[in-house]
Amino acid sequence: MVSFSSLFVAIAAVSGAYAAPANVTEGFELMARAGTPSSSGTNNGYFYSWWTDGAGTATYTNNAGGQYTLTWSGNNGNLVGGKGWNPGTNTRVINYSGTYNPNGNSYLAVYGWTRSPLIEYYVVESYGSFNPSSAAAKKGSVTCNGASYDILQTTRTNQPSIDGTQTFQQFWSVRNPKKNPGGAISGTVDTGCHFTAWKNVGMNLGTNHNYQIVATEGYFSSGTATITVS
Ligand SMILES: *[C@@H]1O[C@H](CO)[C@@H](O)[C@H](O)[C@H]1NC(C)=O
Ligand SMILES: CC(=O)N[C@H]1CO[C@H](CO)[C@@H](O)[C@@H]1O
Repeated sequence: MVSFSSLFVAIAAVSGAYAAPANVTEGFELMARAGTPSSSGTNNGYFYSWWTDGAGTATYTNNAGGQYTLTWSGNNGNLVGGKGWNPGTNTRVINYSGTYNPNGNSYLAVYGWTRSPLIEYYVVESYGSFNPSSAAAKKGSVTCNGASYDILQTTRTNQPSIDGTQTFQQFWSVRNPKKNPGGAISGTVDTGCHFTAWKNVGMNLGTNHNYQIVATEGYFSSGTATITVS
């Protein structure tokens, strides 16, 4: 899950050094892996997924309805959690609102998987100190819900997935500019807008959706987030 190259990204970001694209890419992708979650299931009518590598100090709490709270500290390790649906769909319009206070490397994104083919995807709404679009090949841009997003794609080779270690594509939309972290945050993600835009640049999701959540991730950082998904 976590690799030396991931650590290198974190250090490079702090020092201002420029890292080779391939390894920067690998760093953020690993940060956003799926792997085996520490727990997942259904809570108050929503699917949830929570995973931590155990290196940091982190608490994920399922609250009422579509709400969850994540707190993490110690500037160590990798963790990701969120609520949403399983399976996802091609057309869901997802609302989220709450507070997002990362300190360091983190992101807030609609996050999911498809099979046939296996694809890991993100619609990044906000992030902390590291911009994932610096780490992937830009394919285009799209305006969805009144905001501009960069469309990016990366290849993952022999990496963790919902089907174990696999080689697969990652699709990204990264809001540009990002929503400001550091307090109240809310928005709407029309997934169909992104998925259609991806298709128009040759990025075809799989036919079978797996989970589709609004995830908060921390990587060698600290922070708090309370997000309600609907
Ligand atoms: C999402 O928010 C919009 C208003 O911004 C509202 O019209 C819509 O009903 C909301 N959808 C859900 C599922 O909460
Ligand atoms: C330039 C550089 O450091 N490239 C390295 C990137 O990471 C791979 C392993 O994932 C190395 O093999 C490269 O040497």
